[in-house]
Amino acid sequence: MSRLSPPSRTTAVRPTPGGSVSAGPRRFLIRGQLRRPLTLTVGDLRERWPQRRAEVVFDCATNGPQHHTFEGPLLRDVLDEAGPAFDARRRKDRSRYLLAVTGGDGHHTVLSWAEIDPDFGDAPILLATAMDGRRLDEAGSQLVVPSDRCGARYISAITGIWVGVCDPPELS
Ligand SMILES: Nc1nc2c(c(=O)[nH]1)N[C@H]1C(S)=C(S)[C@@H](COP(=O)(O)O)O[C@H]1N2
Ligand SMILES: [Mo]
Repeated sequence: MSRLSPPSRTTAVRPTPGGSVSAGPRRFLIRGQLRRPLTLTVGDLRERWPQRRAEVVFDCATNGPQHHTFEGPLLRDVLDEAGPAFDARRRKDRSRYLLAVTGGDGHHTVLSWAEIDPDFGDAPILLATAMDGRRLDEAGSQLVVPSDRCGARYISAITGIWVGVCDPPELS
């Protein structure tokens, strides 16, 4: 910048090749059959919910066993704030809900609500804010499924989580 330039009044926003401006921290969406849909950054995940730590090992079909330490809130705590549109007192209602988690490259996977519900699987699944001590603010959050033997559901660079019920399939 030339020394004759006036001092900037706002935080610099770098233009991107597409002509739009840099969007700042990566955001991901929590959408679906919810009372309070959320749009969150990794910073929000770190500041708004208690952080857990998980030391995990998962197997990858192409790279073999992977060891990582993740930190982040419980997926269940974050989704509680989004308020799934079920009757929370009814276990059967809760047992019909699904979660679809999508990564930045389009890889996506499903979980059932029952996996994270304390009355069913009670799995301590996290939305990671850090991996091996490195913050994920730029890369995006990663799903951490400590009870999975294989790594395929450790979705990275999460862009969205959909929560809802699928109609019963037509079988005839
Ligand atoms: N977004 C995204 N997340 C992903 C994948 C992927 O292809 N895309 N692969 C999964 C698989 S198969 C594994 S084993 C783990 C770890 O993969 P990595 O060692 O390549 O990070 O990430 C998982 N998360
Ligand atoms: Mo994998």
